[in-house]
Amino acid sequence: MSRIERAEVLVTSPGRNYVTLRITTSDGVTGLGDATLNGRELSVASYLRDHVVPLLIGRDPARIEDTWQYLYRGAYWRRGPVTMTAISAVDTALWDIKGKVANLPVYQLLGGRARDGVLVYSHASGADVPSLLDDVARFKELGYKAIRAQAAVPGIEGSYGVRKGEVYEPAATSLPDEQLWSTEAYLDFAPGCLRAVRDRFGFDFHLLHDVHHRLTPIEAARFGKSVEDCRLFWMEDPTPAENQEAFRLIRRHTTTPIAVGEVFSSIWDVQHLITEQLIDYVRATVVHAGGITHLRRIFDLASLYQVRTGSHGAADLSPITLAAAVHLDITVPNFGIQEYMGFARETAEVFHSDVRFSDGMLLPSEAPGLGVEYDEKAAAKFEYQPRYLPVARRLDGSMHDW
Ligand code: EZ4
Ligand code: CO
Repeated sequence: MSRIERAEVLVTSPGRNYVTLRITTSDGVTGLGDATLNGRELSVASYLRDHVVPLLIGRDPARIEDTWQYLYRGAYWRRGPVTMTAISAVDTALWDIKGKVANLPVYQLLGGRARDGVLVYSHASGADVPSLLDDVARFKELGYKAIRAQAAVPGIEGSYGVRKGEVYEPAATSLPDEQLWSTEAYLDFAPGCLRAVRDRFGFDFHLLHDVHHRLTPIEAARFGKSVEDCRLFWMEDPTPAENQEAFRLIRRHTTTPIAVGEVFSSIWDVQHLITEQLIDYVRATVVHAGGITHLRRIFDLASLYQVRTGSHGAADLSPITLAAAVHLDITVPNFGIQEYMGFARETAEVFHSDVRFSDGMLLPSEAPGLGVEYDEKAAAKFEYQPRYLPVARRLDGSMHDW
């Protein structure tokens, strides 16, 4: 019987930091899992190296569910982003191995295509409304059928989601960037900004917007109500979600659809949001919510309540996560949309993936497993760089949610 012989934690920084787990079996089959947790990368690397890798050696790589349960229940300390990202990496790597052993792409193991391709949205942004409109035009020309729109709020230095270089990257400094926040300025500006996008481009594409946890429930209710005529595909993370019940208040006031969950690590973070039908899209991802095994469980629960999927897909989730997400997305009945930001050129030097963009959709690799290869020689060129995500302060200096 095949055994897990080796598990290596690989850290590289091609454009940004990525942590990867590579599992090798006694038959010489390798599997890759993403273990990147933006701004806290080395904690997951240590969790894997110091605590998980010794448990993997000698295990049967085919027993994916058993290994998931072993790592989840066996830690005693359940959930949390570090633990769940580590479990995700193992789970994803084992699905990669299972596909290679079966000689099938992972989506075939998950039941095969439930649709032709995976609808994606990308990020248009601008330092002001005219440059946002130019950026939306660019994404429309590239063939995107869904576009997220963010613009800098006048007077608010470093508003969330405004791209400076080629790829949006918030974790750009060696100490957390201190950004300003004013709810009043945002609520005065954002609805008009989204309306300007609809006025210019009409309604024949999906328009999304990320509030990035900045509003209270009643403020989010007001925002959602004020943009109803823009017919957003969703407003994302309108308020922090530690208190799932908070979303009931937003729901009571607006028909603007709600998406939440990019920071969630398990089904328990989203249980009431789903079963009480307080949201429309769940944004949990392969890398942070327990791998393909656990994310499928979340998606299945969601499907019982007509909640659709809309997985996080920022560039701090590696091409391994994107490949795994596309394999899962194409199979689930309640798929909604997949975020797709693209990657820095250097990232593609390290992670060779043949996930393909065509006509506003992503198509999975047809190669056995996930279809991603890790180029160790290229990876060695890019040394790990300590990076932090920014923090946000209100105008009076107090801390706000970033
Ligand atoms: O801020 O992935 O919808 N996308 C997002 C992202 C997150 C980053 C954090 O690491 O909100 O841009
Ligand atoms: Co977001």
